[in-house]
Amino acid sequence: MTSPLHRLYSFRRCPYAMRARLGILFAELSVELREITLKNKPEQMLAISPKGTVPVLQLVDGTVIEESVEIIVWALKQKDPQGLLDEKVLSEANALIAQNDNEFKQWLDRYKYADRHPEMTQIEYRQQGEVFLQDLEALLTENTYLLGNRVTIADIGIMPFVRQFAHVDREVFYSLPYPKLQQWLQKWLDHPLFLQVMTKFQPWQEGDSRVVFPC
Ligand SMILES: N[C@@H](CCC(=O)N[C@@H](CS)C(=O)NCC(=O)O)C(=O)O
Repeated sequence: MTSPLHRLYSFRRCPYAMRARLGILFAELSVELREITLKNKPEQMLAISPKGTVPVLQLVDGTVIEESVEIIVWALKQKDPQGLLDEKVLSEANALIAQNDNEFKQWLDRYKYADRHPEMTQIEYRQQGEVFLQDLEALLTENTYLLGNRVTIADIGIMPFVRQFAHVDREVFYSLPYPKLQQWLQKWLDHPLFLQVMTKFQPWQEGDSRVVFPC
């Protein structure tokens, strides 16, 4: 008999879901993964989390965690062999993630979909986003990772968003004066756990056999 697993509703390309999956991998956990499509969310997911965003983690005891940062923290509280939840930098990490989520993400969306936001040009949106990138570059000039010489939740919480920014126009991103950030991103893109995070799964359907992540 298969033992029950915590269940993660996820969407491969969503940066919030990416960071939750990274948290699960850094915590060396296994979950049942249900890949969704945003246009056709499973009713089982909406029943436990009506706000309809991914990621959503449903624990075996029925508890539902529906914010990506909370999923990361929950996972790393189970097991944190690499010390990502380092107490010394936790409040700084949370502040940086909040800056990412509350400020940078908005400029990123406008930069990515500039045609939907004609109030400013795409270049102006990019420059607004670069204010955060400059902060990250300054941090990475001091250390290998954002908050020191070890990975913390700030790195895994922010990396998927910087990746998305870079992918709007890779040529432009790599021509910007942020060499440390570019190296940091490249290191993440090549990281074995990130490669695992980007494994492709077919969207889940009722009756499918269980998909375990990581496989
Ligand atoms: N604050 C949430 C945000 C999650 C979020 O916005 N996810 C997007 C996908 S990247 C989503 O599910 N959007 C719902 C939709 O587009 O219908 C978290 O951190 O988990």
